[in-house]
Amino acid sequence: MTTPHPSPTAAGSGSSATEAFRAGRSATGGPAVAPERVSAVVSSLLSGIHQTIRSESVTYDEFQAAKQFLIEVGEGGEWPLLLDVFVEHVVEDVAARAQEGTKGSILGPYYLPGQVRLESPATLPQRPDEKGTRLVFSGEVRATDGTPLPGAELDIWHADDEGYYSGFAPHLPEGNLRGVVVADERGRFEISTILPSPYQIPTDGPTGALIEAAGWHPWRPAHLHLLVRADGHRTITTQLYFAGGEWLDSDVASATKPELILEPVDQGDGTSVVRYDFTLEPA
Ligand code: MBD
Ligand code: FE
Repeated sequence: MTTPHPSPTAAGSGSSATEAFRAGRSATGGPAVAPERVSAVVSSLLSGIHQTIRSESVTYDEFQAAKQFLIEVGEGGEWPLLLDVFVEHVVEDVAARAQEGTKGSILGPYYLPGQVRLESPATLPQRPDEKGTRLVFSGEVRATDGTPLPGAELDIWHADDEGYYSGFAPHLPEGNLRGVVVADERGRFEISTILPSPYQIPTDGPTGALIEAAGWHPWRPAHLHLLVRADGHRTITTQLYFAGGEWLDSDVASATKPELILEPVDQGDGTSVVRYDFTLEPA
């Protein structure tokens, strides 16, 4: 008998991301920001809003609907989801101006630190009957000068074959399809897992309601999330996508880059194999 499971909802996913975000913040909330900087950024932000109201002739009804929406985003705990989907890619773009090495992409709302550490070659934690095409993902981690980086860490997490993330969907075991894989003495790694499915923004929360109201689609193409770290090097936050996958050209989170698309090769036995190397710049 298959066990029926509650389907993940906005309450279980988008809103749990608020708790995860808070848990990852220091109690002090980070360094103080100079008043001049606060004034410059907030003035610019407000003038963008003011200009939109004028150019779109925004009405009182629309203004009050916007307030209602913002209240619901907070009450539903969806600020991390909404901001990571619609805003983070530009923050990443600005950060990337000063970065070398493997292209980055956004972190998104579903990273959980402190996952199991596994020596390469490693198999990510998964259910005995984990559905999906087997994927063997291997490569090397090197510095920008070509030196291999032994012991580099690949902190990897991704959705399952139904597009759900452990920790954000009540039916999934904790730590499923998440792990910190340690590269060998030559900086090489091999990770066995499954191919993730595309991810859908929960349609029953305020972010989903906005997407629906605007007539957009709520999908991200299938992707692997990675933080790649090595001593003395800048940590890379990135995502890898799959050639030919649905939504690659219309990611709701605008986070794809041509350099980040994998081309796995089907081995004919239900397993796909792919290589990808990471390059880290000195810190
Ligand atoms: C995701 O899985 C994701 O990667 C991002 C960036 C936003 C929402 C869900
Ligand atoms: Fe994701």
